[in-house]
Amino acid sequence: MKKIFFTISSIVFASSAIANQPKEWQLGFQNAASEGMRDIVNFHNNLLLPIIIAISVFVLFLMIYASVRFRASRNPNPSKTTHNVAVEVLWTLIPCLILIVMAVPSFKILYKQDTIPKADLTIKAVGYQWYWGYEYPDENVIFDSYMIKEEDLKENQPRLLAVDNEVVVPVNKVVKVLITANDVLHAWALPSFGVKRDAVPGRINETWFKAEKVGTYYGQCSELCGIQHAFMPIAVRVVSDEEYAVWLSDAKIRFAKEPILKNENKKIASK
Ligand SMILES: [Cu+2]
Repeated sequence: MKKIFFTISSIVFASSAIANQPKEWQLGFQNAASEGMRDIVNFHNNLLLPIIIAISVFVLFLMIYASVRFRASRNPNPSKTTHNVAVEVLWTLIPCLILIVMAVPSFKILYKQDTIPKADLTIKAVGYQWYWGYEYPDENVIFDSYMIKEEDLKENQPRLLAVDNEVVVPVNKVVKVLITANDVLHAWALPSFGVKRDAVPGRINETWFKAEKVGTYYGQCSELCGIQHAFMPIAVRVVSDEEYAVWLSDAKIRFAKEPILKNENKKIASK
């Protein structure tokens, strides 16, 4: 009973509470924090769900009707009818039309997600077995992001989702994400932003998001990548421009990438 209550309340209150991580007994999506995710949620709630429910109810009605109306006791001599052209044309055409009705808005959303607007900021996410590495290529910043173990969790840090170094991005800015992997396939996914892209070794995939609300958003690696697949979460902290500037100036010192020149000198020296 308690479970049912939680399920119902999570549906009813899902839109009012600010959720950026999975909730117990959650049904449906996490709340949208970007236009891309809002499109997806609207598409699902306002078009797909009504169609799915209507089809399910209709098929259920047909099954019950056929079982009752044509039961053996009432029809000792079954009908020998095998074909009905009109019905066959209808049950082919109507599903085609339904698919077209779903496909058109779906492609619109896909193309919109695929077109990356001029980016204010670029980050690179690299999947490793089993953690994420991040780079801010324009800022000479590089760091790794490990999950915090359960025994080390501080208050308000969600289990299996909190990381030691979060990705920090400014609010309302277009963030381009370059995604790749070092060893095996991973996938960088952040439900609140409607973002999910495969991280493929030797190849760079691109995606983007524009976070509209300040907060911390959690995602997880979404491609089975090995024994610790479940323990390489993704955490993005969306902050104001000022906070971002402060974080960045600190990160440039803490997470400074080794200067390229120095590296080259080493190489030359070793030759
Ligand atoms: Cu992975």
